Amino acid sequence: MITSALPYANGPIHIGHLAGAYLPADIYARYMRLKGKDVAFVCGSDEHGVPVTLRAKKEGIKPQQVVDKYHTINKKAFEDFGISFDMYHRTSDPLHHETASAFFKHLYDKGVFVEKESKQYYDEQEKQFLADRYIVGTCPKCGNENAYGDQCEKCGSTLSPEELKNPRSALSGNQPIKKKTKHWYLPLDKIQEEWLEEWIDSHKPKGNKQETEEWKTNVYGQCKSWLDQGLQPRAVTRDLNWGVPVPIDGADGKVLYVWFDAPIGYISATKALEGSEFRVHNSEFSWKDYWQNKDTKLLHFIGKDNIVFHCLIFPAMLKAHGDYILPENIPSNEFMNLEGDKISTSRNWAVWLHEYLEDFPNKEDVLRYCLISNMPENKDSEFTWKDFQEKNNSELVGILANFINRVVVLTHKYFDGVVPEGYEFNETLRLKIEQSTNVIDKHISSYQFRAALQEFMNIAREGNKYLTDAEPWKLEKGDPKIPQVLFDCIQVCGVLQKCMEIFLPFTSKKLATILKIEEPQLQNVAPGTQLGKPEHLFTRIEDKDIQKQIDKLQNSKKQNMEANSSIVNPQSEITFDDFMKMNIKVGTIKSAEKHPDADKLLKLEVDLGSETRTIVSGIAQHYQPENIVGTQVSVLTNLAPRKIRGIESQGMILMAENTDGKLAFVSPDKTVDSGSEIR
Ligand code: B3M
Ligand code: ZN
Repeated sequence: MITSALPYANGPIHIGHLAGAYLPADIYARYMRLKGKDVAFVCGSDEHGVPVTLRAKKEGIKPQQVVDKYHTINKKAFEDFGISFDMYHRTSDPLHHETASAFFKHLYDKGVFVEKESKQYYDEQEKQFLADRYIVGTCPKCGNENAYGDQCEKCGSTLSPEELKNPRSALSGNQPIKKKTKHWYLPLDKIQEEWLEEWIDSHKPKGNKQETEEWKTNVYGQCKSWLDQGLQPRAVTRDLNWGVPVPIDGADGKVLYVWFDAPIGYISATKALEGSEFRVHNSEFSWKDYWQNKDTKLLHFIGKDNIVFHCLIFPAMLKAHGDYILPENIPSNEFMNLEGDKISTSRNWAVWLHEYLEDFPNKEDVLRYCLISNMPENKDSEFTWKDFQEKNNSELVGILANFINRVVVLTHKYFDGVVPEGYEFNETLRLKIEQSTNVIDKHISSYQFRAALQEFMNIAREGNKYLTDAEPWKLEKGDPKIPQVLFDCIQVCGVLQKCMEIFLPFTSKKLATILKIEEPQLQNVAPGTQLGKPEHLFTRIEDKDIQKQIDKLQNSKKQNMEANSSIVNPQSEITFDDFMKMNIKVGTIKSAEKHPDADKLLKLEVDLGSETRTIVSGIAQHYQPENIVGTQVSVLTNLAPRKIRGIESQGMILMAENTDGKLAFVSPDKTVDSGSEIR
């Protein structure tokens, strides 16, 4: 049973997601299927949670519209990229609501939860409790000023809103108040003592080299650091209206915490396989064979920011339920960075999968190859477009495609494309290739995909060397060495085709057509086979192709700089000195008129005592000019003057914006002298 972390359906998939949780799982699933294992590989959209509702609010649409959009985009992008899920489900599906509710109810009826009334952060203006990403503040562990109420993305810590320093509402930016509410808690403290700590300890990596099935040191290390601090009871319900409603009395207006319902999404996705074309040859399929059968190996592929949820919280839920197996391994990857910077959705600093597929048609395997060869298996790694071009041109074209093309061209040249008959695979070469496939097996079985891919390329290097050493093109026509060498090289191509099923599925299909290999089979290319026409399986990528991508990223960076320079994060803390840089005074409006060519602007003459200033202000849709003459207003007087639609504005009138978007002047409560300082 193989799962990949359910991506939030609030944005597209990028290369960091692929290198973290999807490509490793896909390689492993493909490989296990080739070995004849009974594999169920599931994923789906994580559609609840605050990330979705925040995106909906930002775009002024409903959460369901957000998830419908990104579920569709992501599902198609994964398919087009060859991620071979048996099921890509979604947590807004009724089957998931049913499964997650039943799971919660089962734990509730068993008395697992602790019911507790507490005071939670509440945004009075938005009339909303502030859970998870609705509240931001400074991470107590690493100082990140934009940590969320449930998790710090920078250091991966799981947090509770109370732990945040300077908490503020992500909705209004206001300081939240505390308000009473009731929630149900998973007693992780008790569970830690009962069995969880012991279970984690049982996965302590033995030596320093990665043995099969051992947990990665960084995974074990993160779990231990949380256990050492002592796990705290964790609320598994929320005061939100988007999610799986809490299925018990007295829980109106509450939903399951997204990190309680999402991992159960793996189970509902497996259930959804019933009735699908999955396992057509095994009509007695039952999802319980994959979740409640102790002979099943359960694996979760994730990124490092999801370790605590998959190694501690979800196993605690599964064990508390009583009918489920626990994960055998959680081979979490670190992060992939892009051109020297962290990948960021909000800063649009990413290579989006659906855009890559549009910009580089029929080059899915080039990106697969690049991401696998650079996979952040034990430490963060880097993607650069230069490296992408280099790997394609010198390895995929220069080694792999070149070898295969030479073999097929020579077979056509000497034998009209027919695989020579009556020859045995050269024993020395066969043993070398067999050795490599055993090394690939060992690497994949211990989740070392970069090393496995390198070993795959060594097979192609071995083939190139064998062909070049033999130099059949220099031999006399009819020399018996020629058919022997080409027969051997064709068998190497057969092994390469098989391995490509795992890493480079699109190229594997092309090569299978050339070698007339109908379906995944273990034997080699049969003598007498009529090979298809030679084809360049990979073609060069030119500078101009990647320059376009580099320019696109530079453009993103420029836009971010501009965006950041104009608005400092309004919630970020400033010093008193920062405030003192602003010179704000009371001004009295002496005259007002509509801006000649901008219907949203008024041109004002404002009396500041010692001087009169011309100020252009975007209030024409809120005030009639004749009604505001004589009004006293607050003016930021030392703002650099700037031309607005042809008129130089010498300052800014401060306005209060109501939640419904209406504007109001910020005026002194009694008449004061024009030019009075505001401090
Ligand atoms: N939706 C992914 C994230 O934290 C989260 C994974 C859920 S897996 C059950 O980015
Ligand atoms: Zn942190």
